[in-house]
Amino acid sequence: MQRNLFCASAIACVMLSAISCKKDDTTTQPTVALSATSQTVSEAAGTASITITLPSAQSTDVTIKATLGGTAILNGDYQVSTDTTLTIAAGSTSAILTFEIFDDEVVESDKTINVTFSSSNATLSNSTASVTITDNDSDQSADGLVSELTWDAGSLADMDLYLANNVTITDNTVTDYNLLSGSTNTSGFESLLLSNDLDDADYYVLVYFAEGAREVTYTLTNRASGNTVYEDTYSFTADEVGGAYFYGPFTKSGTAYSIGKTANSVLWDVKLVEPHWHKGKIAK
Ligand SMILES: [Ca+2]
Ligand SMILES: [Ca+2]
Ligand SMILES: [Ca+2]
Repeated sequence: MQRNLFCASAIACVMLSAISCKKDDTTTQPTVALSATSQTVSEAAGTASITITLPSAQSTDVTIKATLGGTAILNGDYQVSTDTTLTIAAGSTSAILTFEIFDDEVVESDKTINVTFSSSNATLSNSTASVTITDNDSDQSADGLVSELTWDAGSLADMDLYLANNVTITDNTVTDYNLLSGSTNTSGFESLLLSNDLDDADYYVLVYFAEGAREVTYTLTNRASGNTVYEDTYSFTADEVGGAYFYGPFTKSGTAYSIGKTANSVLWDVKLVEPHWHKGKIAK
């Protein structure tokens, strides 16, 4: 019946025949395969990579573009060690996309790098791959006030955390302070502990913009005994490299911590002047 319907006329039969017998004369693109479409690595793994391969070498370069997304923060949780535009050179059969995974000390949920591949001169057997980064850090907030600093995706920025005491503020100007400790990794997020063993006193946490060439929006979270004591999200502008914001005072009484300024009030926003760590002026 179907044949009769389609071939209701001689002309239709000729057309159908021509279509079905038409030879595929488009140039056949090589098919690229991915080594791992779904992998899970520890934050301590150091690197993760995805290899793209051709079944046989080609006479011309094959180019594959990798677009990054997902919950993992570029240049916060990881950075890309290779170019995101990959080339399988003529005569070769593979290229590798490699990530450097940052092993920070911040307690966080597992995060995922989602990669979408595209190519104008190859067919992809799979166009997406994911790398799940599992956290390897444990909550230290039973040991004191934990300050954790994370920031937004973008070009590499180096942020550091410092703990200070003996902060003297006169006429809205920080006139003196004493640095106690610092968390100064060159990559990845920062974590600092104000230990329960320290003397009961007033302390300040400093968020320092050590290096970068962009606006950086960061989140500072402070936890003690499993509870959030204070959290703030704020931004450094690109030209504030070398500056720090003071948060506090955090008043320590045994294992209890309270912040002297209530949430949403103006904190001691200090733009430090050269040389670093001497005196600053309240910015607002
Ligand atoms: Ca870690
Ligand atoms: Ca971590
Ligand atoms: Ca740092």
